[in-house]
Amino acid sequence: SKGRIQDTTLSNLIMSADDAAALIPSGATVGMSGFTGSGYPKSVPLALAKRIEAAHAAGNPFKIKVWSGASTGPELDGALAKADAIEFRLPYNSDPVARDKINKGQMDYFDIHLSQVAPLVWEGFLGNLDIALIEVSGITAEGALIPSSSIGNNKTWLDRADKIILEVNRWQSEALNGMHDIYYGTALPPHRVPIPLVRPDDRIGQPHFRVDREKIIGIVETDAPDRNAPFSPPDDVAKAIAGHLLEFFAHEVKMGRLTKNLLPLQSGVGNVTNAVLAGLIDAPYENLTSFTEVIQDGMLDMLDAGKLRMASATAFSLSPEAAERLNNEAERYRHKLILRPQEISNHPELVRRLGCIAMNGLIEADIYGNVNSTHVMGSRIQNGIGGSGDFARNAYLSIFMTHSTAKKGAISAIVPQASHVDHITQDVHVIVTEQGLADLRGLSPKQRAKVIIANCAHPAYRPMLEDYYARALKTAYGLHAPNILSEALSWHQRYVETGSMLVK
Ligand code: 0RQ
Repeated sequence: SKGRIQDTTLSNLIMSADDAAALIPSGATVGMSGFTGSGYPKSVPLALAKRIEAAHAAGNPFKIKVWSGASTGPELDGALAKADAIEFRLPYNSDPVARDKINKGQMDYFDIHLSQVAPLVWEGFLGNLDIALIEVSGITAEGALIPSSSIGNNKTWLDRADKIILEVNRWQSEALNGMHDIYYGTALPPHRVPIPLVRPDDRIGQPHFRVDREKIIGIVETDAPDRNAPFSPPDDVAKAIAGHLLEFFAHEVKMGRLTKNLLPLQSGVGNVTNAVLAGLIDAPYENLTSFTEVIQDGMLDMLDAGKLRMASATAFSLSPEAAERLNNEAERYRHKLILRPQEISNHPELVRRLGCIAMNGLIEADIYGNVNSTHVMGSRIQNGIGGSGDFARNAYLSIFMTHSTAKKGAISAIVPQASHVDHITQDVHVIVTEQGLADLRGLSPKQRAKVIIANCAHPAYRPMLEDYYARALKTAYGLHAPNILSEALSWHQRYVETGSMLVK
């Protein structure tokens, strides 16, 4: 273990997770590392949850505020939420226990574009950061921090926090060293300058975090894997969506709007994305690049197949099998992968400059192309906006993909009016379901409604949408984007009341 902490002057700070957790007081704001199940601290949050449960059992109030990069793991969000330890959480959560607490009104949650978290902290809107709790993969002889499998907001937490607790995780590959690019050139207005990145593989920063060693109050050694969702092979629906999308790319190349290299790809995680990436392996494209938020299994496969030249992201989001592969063969991958702070991986300036192709999931879209990525039935949070807004608004091509129904057909993903809007119709260029693809570029609202209903809606709901739209055209207050106000959200109301959007 001494191998991971090369700076021997820090040895006296090594302690147990329980001792480190004891340094975090009730009421503290803690900036945690972690981004989509990678690079989060794995032992101090668990010890802290135990401590807080004991405090609660003794009748003493104890809560903290948790800031992170994005979602973390069950040992962090799950354990702390279960212990009723979190009074406020930002910026993205996918943990089921925390989600339940938020939806029961027991936990405040601030969901914000991932690229905007660090600037907001520097601007001072979020208050003081008491403690940074950061997983690293090592500490150099000079005392610089070698990042772990995600960068997220760690740079900002380390710079802003009053005190720092580090987890040094031996499980993380030593070959991660050199893969990261930490850019320290961000400043607040009026001192902001252009970010000097013009290609997805540009390196503009340094490989390690700087750190004020006077602020370090504890170092905990761990040896625990990142806990990501296991891989599920693409189902038929995912394959159908991928098929439509690949056909669309081929058309765009034919029309001269894309080349054989496409443009830097951004893609979410999950079944559908993996199917798209798998499809790209067999498609006639070459030297592809990725400028994205997370590197998932499909990207490693594309690197192996020689299709993908390089990938830039802020984190890995790999199945346990792929994480093992990366760890065992990191030396082979390290020159093709770059991890950056999330304010850079998701920066609107860079997404616009590079012309990314953004591919994200959605919860529902309405017939005019407004997209809801976050709220079920207008009120219940699913995960959060994550990086979808950072990319969708600024992408060269903003694509949203979904099954045409949810909950075994009881819910239509295409509705008369979205019950919540994250991405306005102007930020949505293409919607794809297993039924087909709607290219909305250059279309008026009424033209959009026609192609979305015809190409994307499930046959069980298509006639209902056609009927709604036809009646809206006759009775709406205006004929630009016709709606029937008293009926626009009635499908959602019916689902809440009867368990289905279908009329029984
Ligand atoms: O819930 O498992 O309880 O049944 O939402 O849905 O179909 O598995 O699809 O995993 O791609 O998630 C928008 C949530 C889609 C995701 C969303 C329910 C459904 C299921 C998951 P259950 P699926 P996905 C990318 C940028 C915002 C963040 C983002 C997301 C669960 O893509 O969080 O894009 N996006 N970041 O049943 C009720 C509907 C529903 C519905 C789905 N219409 N009504 N429930 N669900 N549609 C960067 C990264 O990804 C890192």
